[in-house]
Amino acid sequence: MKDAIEMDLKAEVRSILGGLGVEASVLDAGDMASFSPVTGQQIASLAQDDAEATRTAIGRAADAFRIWRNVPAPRRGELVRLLGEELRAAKGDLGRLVSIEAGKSPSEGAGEVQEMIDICDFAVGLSRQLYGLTIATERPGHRMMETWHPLGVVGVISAFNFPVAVWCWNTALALVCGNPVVWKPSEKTPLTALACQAIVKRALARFGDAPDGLSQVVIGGRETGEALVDDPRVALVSATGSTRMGRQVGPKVAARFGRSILELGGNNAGIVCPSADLDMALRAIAFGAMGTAGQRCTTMRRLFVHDSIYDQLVPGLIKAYGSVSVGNPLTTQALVGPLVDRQAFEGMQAAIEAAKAEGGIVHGGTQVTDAAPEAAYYVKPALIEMPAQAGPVLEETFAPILYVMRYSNFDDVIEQHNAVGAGLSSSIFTTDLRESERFLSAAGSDCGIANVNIGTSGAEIGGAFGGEKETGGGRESGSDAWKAYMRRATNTINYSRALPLAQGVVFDI
Ligand code: UN1
Repeated sequence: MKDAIEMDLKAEVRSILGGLGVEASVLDAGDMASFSPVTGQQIASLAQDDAEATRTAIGRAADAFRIWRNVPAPRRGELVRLLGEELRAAKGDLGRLVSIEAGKSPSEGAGEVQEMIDICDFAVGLSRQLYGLTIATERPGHRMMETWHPLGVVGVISAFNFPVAVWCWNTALALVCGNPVVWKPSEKTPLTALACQAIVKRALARFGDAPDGLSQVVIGGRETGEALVDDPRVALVSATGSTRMGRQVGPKVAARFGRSILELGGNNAGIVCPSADLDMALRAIAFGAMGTAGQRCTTMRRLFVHDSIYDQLVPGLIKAYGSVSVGNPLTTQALVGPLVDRQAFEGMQAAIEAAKAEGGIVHGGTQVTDAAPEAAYYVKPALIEMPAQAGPVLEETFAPILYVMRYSNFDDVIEQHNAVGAGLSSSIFTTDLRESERFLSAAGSDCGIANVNIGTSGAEIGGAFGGEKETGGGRESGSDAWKAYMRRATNTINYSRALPLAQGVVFDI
């Protein structure tokens, strides 16, 4: 029975990728093993791009840049429009591959592809809206304006948990902004990257005259990533992953005066106030904390509940934790799929032990072994009632653990909310205008995302996505995040016959 699942997955991966035009031989070409967290078994073994191969890819991208930057932006948008069309056509296959490789439920796998389609639509519109300002000048007969130009090669480093959407946020914007992309996907999810590359190829073939090397994938681990980070030809490194990874990437890119967009860890919290709609809060918290098996950077990890409603809300939450379905996302309707690997499982168990040592009362968190293959890691999500925000509560553990704490004073809970290293996402549940506005104000949540009466996860692409402090400060996706992918030039034009100097300076010769 177990063997049958494994054989099927291997065969299915080959069939999906083959259908998209990926050569079967690529899947057994090297020694980088790729696993499905659904069964824990190996599904492919890819060849790696070493530093030299990565540099060659960067060289090709740099050549492509010289051509692509001169293509009018709306025409560049046409390529992204075609990419959106190809993604629509491949949504079922790619979503399924995301489920196989990242362990997401079918709905979340499809949702991730939808996020790609959405950002393509956004970027197509953007390709006609890369606006610069016209600025009043202090000199007569002059005009001042700013123009936005393509930046150069964009290196994308992505994580396993959103294996395709984060690449697409970056690539759709980079392409309309006039930049080629070299992508290093997570070692844990290279197959979805090969699928995306095949889908881009289809769009490129229909587009016709795009330069070679506009969109490339380099497969590998640390060496590959470092080659991308260190190369001065890579103008922008957009890296998504742990704060630990960001601490290495950020300074290296800064040392060569490159640009970076860092989207790192989160330790996202919700606050439930006395006036909250508790049914709605419960559902939002359940999705935010347990969805995607707690493996979103936006997952809700801390919850502050007002003393007066704690005993109304928390028992219901504990019940929801006890009854949530955990299981194979490919063969069941389970809401919670597997953890990505053994390391994630061990990290979760260590955090639970550390929470107990701090006085935490643990509900759930145990391994679910019935019907799960030995090498796969399914767990009951953990809700841990904590006496205080201490120990593991201060850190991001990339697993479904929700630490629940009581509060009584609103000012204090805002302090507590902000008293962690990360600053990605946050939410408040209240119907009291004073509380919600305070939470969204300068003296409220210090995160890049602050929500009212919805959870911390599941952001739409139209907003800028990212966070402050140890989350890295970068913004991707919507709003004016595109500006990070372009260079700004301020232009002053003198159409008079005189040469007045700014600030009234006189220099007559
Ligand atoms: C991530 O986990 O890296 O807001 C991205 C969300 C998704 C994106 C998460 N739209 O949960």
